[in-house]
Amino acid sequence: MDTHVLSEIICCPVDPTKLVPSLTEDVLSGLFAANKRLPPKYFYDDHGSELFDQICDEPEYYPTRIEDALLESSARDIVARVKPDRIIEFGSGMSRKIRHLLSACSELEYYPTYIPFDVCDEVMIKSGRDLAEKFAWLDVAPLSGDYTAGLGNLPMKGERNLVMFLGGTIGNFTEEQGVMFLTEIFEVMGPTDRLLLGADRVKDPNILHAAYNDVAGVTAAFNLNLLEVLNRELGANFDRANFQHYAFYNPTKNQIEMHIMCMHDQEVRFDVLRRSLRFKEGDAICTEISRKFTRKKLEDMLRQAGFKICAHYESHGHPFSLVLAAQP
Ligand code: AVJ
Repeated sequence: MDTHVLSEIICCPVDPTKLVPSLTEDVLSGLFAANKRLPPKYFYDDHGSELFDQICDEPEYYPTRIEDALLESSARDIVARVKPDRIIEFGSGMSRKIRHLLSACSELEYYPTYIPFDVCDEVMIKSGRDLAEKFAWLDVAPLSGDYTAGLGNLPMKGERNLVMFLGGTIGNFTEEQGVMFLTEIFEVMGPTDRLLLGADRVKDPNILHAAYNDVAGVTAAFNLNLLEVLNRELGANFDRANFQHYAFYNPTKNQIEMHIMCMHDQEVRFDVLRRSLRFKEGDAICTEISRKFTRKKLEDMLRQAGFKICAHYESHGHPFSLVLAAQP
C-alpha cells in the first residue's frame, strides 16, 4: 500500500505595502495619453500565460532554454554556496525553472522549502503538486500576490533564504524601476540570504530581433492578446484586424521595444470607462521593453541596490547571466 500522503499545499496571501494602479488607472494614464503605453503584466491572463509558454518552445526564443541550461550547469555550485533552507521565487509561473536547483538540493542533501510567489493560486498549487511528486522531501508553501506591490509583508523567516528572480524579467523594468525593485529585495534580505538574478545580455541584434519576431507568430499573438484583455476587462471593442505586432531592438538603449501598431483608423469604445478613444493609422502602443545588459551594467545595477556580487555564471552560446548576490 502506498502510505505516502502528499501534504496539502496552501497559498498564503502577501498583502500589498504599496499602492499599485488598477488596470483602469493604467489605461487612463497610459492609453489616453500622447505617448501610449501599458505595463507588460497585463499580458498574463490565462490565454496569455499559455502563449508565453508556447513562446518558450519557439526555436528563435532562446532565453528560456539558455537560462535553463545555465541553471543546470550552475545549480550544484549555487546550492553548495547558499545551503538554502528556503527558496523564494518571484514570478514562479509554472515552476519550471526551479527543477535543476531542487535536483541539486537532493544530491547535496539540502532540503529547503520551496516558496513560489505569483498571482495565480491554482497554477502554484498544480505546479507544486507536480514538484512534490518528483521530490518526495519537498514542502511547497506558495505566496500569492503581486511582487511589484511592495515586499514589506513578505514573510522572510528562515536562516538562509535563496531569493530568485529569473527569466530576464528584470529587463521589463526601466533602469530606475529595476534599481528600485532590487533595492526593495535587498532591504528584506538578511546577512545570510542570497539573491539569484537571471538576466539577458546584449548580443547580435539579429538574434534579439528574431527572438521577438518568431516566424510562427506566437509572440505576435501574445502581444495582440493584450487587446482581448482590454476588450474583456474594460468592455472595449478593439478589432484585432486593425492592429499589428511590431517589435524591434533599439541598440542605443540596449532594449527590445514591443508595440501594438494601429494600421487602420479606429474608434475604440471602453464601455466600463464610458469613454472612447480614436486610434489613427501609425499610432503605436508600447506594451513592453525588454532590456539586455552587459555583464558590467548588470553588476553595477546590483551594486547600486546595495548588493555585493558572490558569483556570476555565464552561458555558452548566446550570452545570458545568472548572478548570485548578497548583502556586503
Ligand atoms: C519573461 C518577461 C522576460 O521579456 O523576453 C517574451 C517576455 N515578451 N516575448 C521577455 C516576452 C515577448 C519575456 N520575459
